[in-house]
Amino acid sequence: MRLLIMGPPGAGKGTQAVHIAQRLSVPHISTGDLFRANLTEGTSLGLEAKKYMDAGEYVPDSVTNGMVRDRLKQADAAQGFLLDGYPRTVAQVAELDGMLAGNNIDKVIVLTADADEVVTRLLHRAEEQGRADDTEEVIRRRLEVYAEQTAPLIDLYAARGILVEVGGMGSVEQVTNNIFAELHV
Ligand code: B4P
Repeated sequence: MRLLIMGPPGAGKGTQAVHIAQRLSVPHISTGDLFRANLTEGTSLGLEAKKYMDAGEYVPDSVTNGMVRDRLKQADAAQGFLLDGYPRTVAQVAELDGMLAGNNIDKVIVLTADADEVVTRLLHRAEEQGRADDTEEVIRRRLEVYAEQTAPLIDLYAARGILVEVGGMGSVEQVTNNIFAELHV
């Protein structure tokens, strides 16, 4: 299966993606995790991405698209994958379509959650993990960027008939169950 998971920051994408990928035996490919891994390794890509991530802005397509293209060429992604956090813009959708060359996405999972709840979750994560982009000011900016640049993808994928919208407000386990009930797998 070729799946995407989307949703505002803090809706639970990364959290749910781990469970979905494990159950379906597909690789979990998170652009946020790839950027953070590059940063930990001190690569030039990681250092470039950090400038944008710390401000709550999207990393430029010139950096992001090539990174995803390289990852999808790896053998483990040949039979399926769960992409988490990509595409995030209409231009990235077109790039991804090109990369897939007709092996289209089967389903796009969109997690929904209230703004107040996501801010609470991310501030809690800040206490536990100290991520530089989990300050209240940056979280609010990330929510704005999501509304401006990523929310339009919901209509785009709905028009393709592959959108699955799932409420992200219960416990992690409840949300996982809701996702599988909607995916019918
Ligand atoms: P991401 O790593 O994708 O960050 P995120 O939006 O915060 O989501 P994440 O998946 O980590 O968190 P989740 O909601 O699961 O991106 C980071 C940055 O990278 C972006 O801002 C951007 O700069 C850059 N970037 C990434 N992809 C890009 C692209 N394609 N183009 C350009 N730039 C890109 O979890 C949040 C918290 O909620 C966790 O602490 C979790 O424990 C908690 N939680 C989850 N579910 C819960 C539940 N049901 N109940 C209570 N808490 C819950």
